[in-house]
Amino acid sequence: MRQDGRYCSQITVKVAVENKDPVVHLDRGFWVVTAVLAILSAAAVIGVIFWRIQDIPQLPEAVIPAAQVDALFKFLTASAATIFIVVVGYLLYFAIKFRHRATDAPDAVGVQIHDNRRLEFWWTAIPTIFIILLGIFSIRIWYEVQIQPNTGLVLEAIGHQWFYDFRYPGVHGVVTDEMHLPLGIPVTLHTTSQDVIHSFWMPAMRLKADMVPGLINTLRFTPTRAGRYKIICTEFCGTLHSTMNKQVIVIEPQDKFNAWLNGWKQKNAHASDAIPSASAANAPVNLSGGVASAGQTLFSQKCTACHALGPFTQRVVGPGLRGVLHDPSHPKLVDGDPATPDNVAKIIKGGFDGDMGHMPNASQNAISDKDIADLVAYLNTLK
Ligand code: HEC
Ligand SMILES: [Cu+2]
Repeated sequence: MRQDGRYCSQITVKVAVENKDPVVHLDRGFWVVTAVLAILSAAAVIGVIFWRIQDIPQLPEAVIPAAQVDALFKFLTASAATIFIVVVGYLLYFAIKFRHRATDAPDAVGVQIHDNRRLEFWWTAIPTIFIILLGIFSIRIWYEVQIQPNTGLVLEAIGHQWFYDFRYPGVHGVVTDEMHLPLGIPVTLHTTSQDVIHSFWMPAMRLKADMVPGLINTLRFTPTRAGRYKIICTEFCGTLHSTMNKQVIVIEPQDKFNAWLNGWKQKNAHASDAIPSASAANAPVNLSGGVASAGQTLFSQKCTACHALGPFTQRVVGPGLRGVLHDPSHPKLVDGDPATPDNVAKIIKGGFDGDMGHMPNASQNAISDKDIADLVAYLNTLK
């Protein structure tokens, strides 16, 4: 501040004025701007109300409560648009209106306003009412999705690096990759993870649940529209996160769904016997009778996410496996054991955590001893 006597005396005058209630002159400009902002806000609100989110590709409202979620989303968007327009509009207007002018003293200070009871009451009351409305609106949907008792079809989705398994009532073991649901039957979907945090998002269902190891998050909904919709993992979960892009298929009629489910019941009839239980987990695998062609199919389903068929150094997540049994420059496996079929089977069965990362064990990969024999027979053909 300048030490010049003239300016000091001016400031003294201003301080004296501050102690009284400042007289606010809202001139015509203010009311014109207010009218323009009101019209813009109304246009934004009407635009949002008539916006058909369900017409966007991949975003039909495929379940109850997708329409309710869209309504909540529109309520939020319309409110946010109004607040944005009003705040930014006045900000710009006042910044221009009360800008520093050439005729103002260099250290001129604007009118200092504080303590306006009326204003403070309203800017507390309006947001409070808004938040309460938002809360009521959200909790109603949240109750439907989270709290209601389980009804209809109860199933489980389990996240893995980098795929999903689904468990259906009456089906041994797991159903892989695609989730099938009957049309019109309420679904209770319990989700969790086997390894890291994934997030299970079904955009057409407007539902999402974090898949957290050791925690079960539940979604409840009723499919109302047959078709194929996306399942997307929305939590970065490692190198192949982007491949966790699968499908949920809503089937009509009920018979067709039952036929699909029976197919898996038969296919997996012996799966629970075949997948090693904890007690048998360390027993060596009998490798006789392994079928290389079966192993090749399994390899492309269960292993290529992490292993290339190139040399050891061609790494995806784990090492390349082309020379795992026949490469003179690769005499030892990652666990230090010599590269023999039995030792390879041991790694596939028990898994291994080493410098490169985590090789899942047989139960995590959902493969049986017979599968391991087939896989080793296949790896043995690679030279
Ligand atoms: C989630 C990723 C992942 C999957 C799926 C996976 N592996 Fe692995 N695998 C690894 C990693 C990582 C290693 C190396 C571990 C280390 O040493 O750090 C490995 C190591 C191995 C090794 C030892 C290689 C050597 O040269 O010593 C074999 C054999 C193997 N895996 C076979 C398989 C087979 C067969 C499958 C399919 C059933 C499979 N893996 C599925 C990640 C995976
Ligand atoms: Cu994931």
